[in-house]
Amino acid sequence: MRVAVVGATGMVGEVMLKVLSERKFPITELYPVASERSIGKELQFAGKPYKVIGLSQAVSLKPDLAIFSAGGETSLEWAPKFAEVGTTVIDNSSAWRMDPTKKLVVPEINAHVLGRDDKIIANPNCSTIQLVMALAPLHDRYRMKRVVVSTYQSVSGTGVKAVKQLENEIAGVQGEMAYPYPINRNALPHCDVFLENGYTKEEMKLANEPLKILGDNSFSVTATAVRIPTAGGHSESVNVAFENDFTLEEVRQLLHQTPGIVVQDNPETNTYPMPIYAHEKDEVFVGRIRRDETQPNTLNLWIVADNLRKGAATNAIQIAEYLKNNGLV
Ligand code: A2P
Ligand code: 11C
Repeated sequence: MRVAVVGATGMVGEVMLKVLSERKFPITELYPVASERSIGKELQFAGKPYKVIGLSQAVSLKPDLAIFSAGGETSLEWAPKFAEVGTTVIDNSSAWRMDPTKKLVVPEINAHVLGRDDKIIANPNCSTIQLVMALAPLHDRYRMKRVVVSTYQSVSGTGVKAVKQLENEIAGVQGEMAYPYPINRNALPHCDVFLENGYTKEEMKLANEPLKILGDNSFSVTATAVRIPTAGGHSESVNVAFENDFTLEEVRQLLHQTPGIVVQDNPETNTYPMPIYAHEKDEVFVGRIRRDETQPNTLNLWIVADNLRKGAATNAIQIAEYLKNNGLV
């Protein structure tokens, strides 16, 4: 397959290249794409050097696949241009996710919705992916009514500038700020921009995307998204009310049997998911599985995943693999 990676010099783009190589995605030609300022820059892929090209050149090469992680504006403008020349786009930005004509896919959950005509496919938000990965098998069994999620999100979700801000603050060096406040020794209840309803855009992604992925409007999600000074890996505290009752043993068993989920849950040995252990892993880690003793049929969970891998690059590449393996591209 001839594959373009748009945003190849970015935080997620770099991981995409790594994951494509690790999973031995069948690439005959790779086109790393970035902004004008990076054209000509050399990148390594699978031990070989490649030169970064611009978007116009990449469209003219008509790749089979273009995997985008270069921000919403670039996707809005350029994904349709690739689609027009027959390229299938997998887009990691928020640009197309809630567009009713586009599919929003977590392969373990709803890859079956994909067809030959899907030329622009949306990859969900990182904090959504880990949430729905854990909730989907529980929803199937017990039917969710309401989810309350609070996130503890790593600076890597914001991009290179935010990682640098944290590093500078730790080193005591003045530098450019990605956030309106210091992030080291702090917690900012502010991920992405504020909207008119007082929620942030990140919180609304968490409220809306799970319903589309699970293809079900019969439950609701409300969210508070918080940025914390972790270098990689998002964590989530989740309270979920079901229509039907469960046993904790059955919940653990269901999660344990779900591909892509690892249960880490043993208070006796201080075993629970943490971002430092989720780093560079593709699985979603679930622990602190408890009954909410104040409400009927209600569960508390703690969910952690590497936001750059399953939360972004790995999920996008799993979509590419599904398309390839099912003759859809
Ligand atoms: P560049 O490195 O040339 O700026 P991050 O999210 O880590 O900041 O990375 C964003 C990625 O998107 C980078 O690869 C960046 O390229 C790329 N990018 C940003 N703006 C554009 C644009 N207008 N056209 C193409 N690529 C872009
Ligand atoms: C964060 N979830 O950690 C974001 C990063 O909509 O794809 C990815 C933004 C998006 O801030």
